[in-house]
Amino acid sequence: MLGDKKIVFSGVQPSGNLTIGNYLGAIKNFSAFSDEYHCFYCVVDLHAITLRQVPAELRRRTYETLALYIACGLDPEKNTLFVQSHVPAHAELGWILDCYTMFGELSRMTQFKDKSAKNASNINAGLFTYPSLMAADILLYQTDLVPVGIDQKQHLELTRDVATRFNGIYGDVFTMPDGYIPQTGMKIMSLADPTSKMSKSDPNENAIVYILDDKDTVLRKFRRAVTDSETEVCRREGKDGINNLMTIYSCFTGKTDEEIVREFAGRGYGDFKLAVGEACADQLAPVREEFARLMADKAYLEDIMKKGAAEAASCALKTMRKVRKKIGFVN
Ligand code: ATP
Ligand code: LTN
Repeated sequence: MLGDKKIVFSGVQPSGNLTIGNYLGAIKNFSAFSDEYHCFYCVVDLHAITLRQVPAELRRRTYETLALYIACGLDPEKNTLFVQSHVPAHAELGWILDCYTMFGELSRMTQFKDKSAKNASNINAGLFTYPSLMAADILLYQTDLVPVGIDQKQHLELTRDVATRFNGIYGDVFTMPDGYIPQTGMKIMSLADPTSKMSKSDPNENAIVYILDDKDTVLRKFRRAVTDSETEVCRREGKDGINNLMTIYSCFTGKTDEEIVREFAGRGYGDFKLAVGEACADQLAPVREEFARLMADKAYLEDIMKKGAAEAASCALKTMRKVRKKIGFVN
């Protein structure tokens, strides 16, 4: 705990343009914790290099991800916003935890299996040990709560296993973190293939709605969303496309499934898709405007990065002192 507040930590990779999956599954929920918890929200650039990145793009996206955090409502005065590589303790604890994470555990990670299947020419050691670095991110800050989409559940369980193993050997070093996975929006699906996750690394642009897409683009993408050959807007097994659109609409409007079914009774999918597109575009319009304003002020973003890194480093240092001592490193 920092002061008397519990700790929240989460991270987003600057590895592509952020999607409404990232927004609804993670970032939109972050600001709800700002008053009650001390929150650390990190741009995890060390994670991003597990896949090959173009240096200039990685740099630009690091600024953009930070700007999006703020544009999505995270006040830099109330949250610690920072870039992972600015706090070397992440890499240091990541290495240490590699030595307490088993080969078999890492081999079972579905994200590793998926990403190595998609990137057969670059199955590097970092891609494999990625979850130990994620465990380090979380455990460094004695985190209580980690808001993420459901795809990260397995990594969180591994984090808890590694913390339990380490604490079992050395006494209580790390706080045991819990995940916070939203009930609605935990897994937004692709608009082109609603049986797979909407992923910012999907090469099919029509599958993804980006947070920064303009209104016309948002409306066009929803208009083209894959549905089914029926006409009834309702949630049912086998209606993956409509189920996904109902989830998205519910996240943006707060409406329940029953309310949505009533609203679109007797109307076709065309009307429904238009309404989903409008709700999405309207809610994201202020985010887009604030993002543009922030990106025009790099000096401001750099100030935030610097202040955030200093705050994070001072908290991380406390954990690192304890870890080094327990392991037996000479001071
Ligand atoms: P990729 O899809 O390229 O693997 P990613 O978007 O999953 O990348 P991150 O940028 O690190 O990877 O994800 C940031 C947060 O967004 C995580 O908490 C993750 O669970 C969440 N998230 C990502 N995609 C979705 C989605 N489709 N639905 C809900 N949450 C998501
Ligand atoms: N692994 C996550 C990103 C991530 C993260 C974290 C999330 C890295 N470190 C710490 C929460 C807490 C992903 O791929 N979506």
